[in-house]
Amino acid sequence: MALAYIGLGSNLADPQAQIAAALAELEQLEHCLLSQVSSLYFSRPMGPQDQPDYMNAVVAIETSLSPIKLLDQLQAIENNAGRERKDNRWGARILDLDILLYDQQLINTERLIIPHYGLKLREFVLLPLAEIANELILPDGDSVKALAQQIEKNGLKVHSKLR
Ligand code: PH2
Ligand code: MG
Ligand code: MG
Repeated sequence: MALAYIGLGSNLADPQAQIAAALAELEQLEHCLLSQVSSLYFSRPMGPQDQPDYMNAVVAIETSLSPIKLLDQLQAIENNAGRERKDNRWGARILDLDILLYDQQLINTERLIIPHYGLKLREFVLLPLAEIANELILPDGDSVKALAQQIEKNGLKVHSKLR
C-alpha cells in the first residue's frame, strides 16, 4: 500500500457541499482507504481575484492504485461533480482533486507531476497538510512543519470539521 495525500478545493456551486460529497466518494473508492482528513479551510483565491473564495482540505489515502490509476479515479469524481475542463488556469472550479504526494515518489510526466508543483507555495495546501501530517518530510528533505510555520497565511482560516 502507498500513502497518498490529496488536496481538495472548490469555489463554485456550494463549495462546502462539494467537498463533503467528494469526501464521501473518496471513502467509496475501491483499493483506497481514507486514513486522515483535515479540517475544512476557508481561503482567498490564488490567481485571478475576480472569482469566489475557496474551501480547501487535504486528506491522506492508503491505496494500492498506481499514481495514474488514482488520478483517473480522482478525475472521474471531478467530472461527476460537473467539472468543466476548459482552459482556465487558476480560475473558478466546482471541484479540484490534486495528488500532492505519493509516498516519496517523484513523477514527472505529461499527465502527472508529483509532488504537486504548488505544494510548498500555497497556504491552503500546506496548512491542512500540516494539520494531518506535521512530521512529514518531503522528498526534497523539506519539513512540512517548517514550511507551514513560515508561509504567509493570506486570510486562511479553519471553517469547520469534516470528520
Ligand atoms: N485552486 C486553484 C486556483 N486558486 N485558490 C485557493 N484559495 N484554493 C484553491 O484550491 C485554488 C486557488 C486552481 O487549482
Ligand atoms: Mg489545483
Ligand atoms: Mg487540479
